[in-house]
Amino acid sequence: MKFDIMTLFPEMVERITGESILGRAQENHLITVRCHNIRDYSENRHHNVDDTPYGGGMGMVMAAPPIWNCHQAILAQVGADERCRTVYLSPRGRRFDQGVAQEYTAYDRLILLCGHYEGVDERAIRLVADEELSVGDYVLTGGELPACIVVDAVSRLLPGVLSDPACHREESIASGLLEYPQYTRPPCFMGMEVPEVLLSGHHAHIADWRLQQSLELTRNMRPDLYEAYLAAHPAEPPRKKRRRTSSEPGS
Ligand code: 4GX
Repeated sequence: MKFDIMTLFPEMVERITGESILGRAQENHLITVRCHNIRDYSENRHHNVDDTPYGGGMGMVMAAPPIWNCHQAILAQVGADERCRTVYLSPRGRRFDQGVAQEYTAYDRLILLCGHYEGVDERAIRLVADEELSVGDYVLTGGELPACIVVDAVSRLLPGVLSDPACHREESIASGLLEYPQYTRPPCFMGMEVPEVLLSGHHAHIADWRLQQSLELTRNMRPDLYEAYLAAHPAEPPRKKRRRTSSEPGS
């Protein structure tokens, strides 16, 4: 999958997406992150990309022509067979979540437009964006961090980016539940013991304990997710207790 990032700060996006798992995914040609400096598409002789807002008011607005030119240049490189979507990162957009990340994995190309200053000329948004997307109800200084969030959340769903494909199913939000608590050595730290069941080696008990912890954590920390989970997983009939054979203790 290829990500085209339209930005005034390409180094910022390149630094973040060049590290760790996304960096390795790029080396392995599983994803491509290509930054396009909107300033390079300014036809202005001072390479200006912003201007004062019509009607007055504070700050500057990103002008439409460089954004349009930049987008046209990217589209010229998109194959006719490629599924492509352009997204403008903005607090007024549809809220990004795991479901949207999953949805975006269906595209071959994702073009992400990062705004700065007091925003982008509305005509540029109308002309280039298929959708506006928000990463949360707070105001950032620009769309670069949101774009990186989208690249990250989408990329880790692509085959081969994470080492174990099963990790998607098992964990957290993807299952509708929060992740159970994890522990590693030492077995006792600052007087706090690792739960005994995890040291037992009894895999069925461990799986039961983890599910119970996930359910409890989700109910306490994210009642909204818990309600959604219950609605999607109608109560299973209580499992029948296995009959113990006469050779086992307690029979
Ligand atoms: N989820 N920002 C967009 C520019 C801007 C300013 C004013 C419209 C009006 C954000 C978010 C976000 C900061 C990106 C402001 N656009 N993007 N930028 N939250 O806060 O996506």
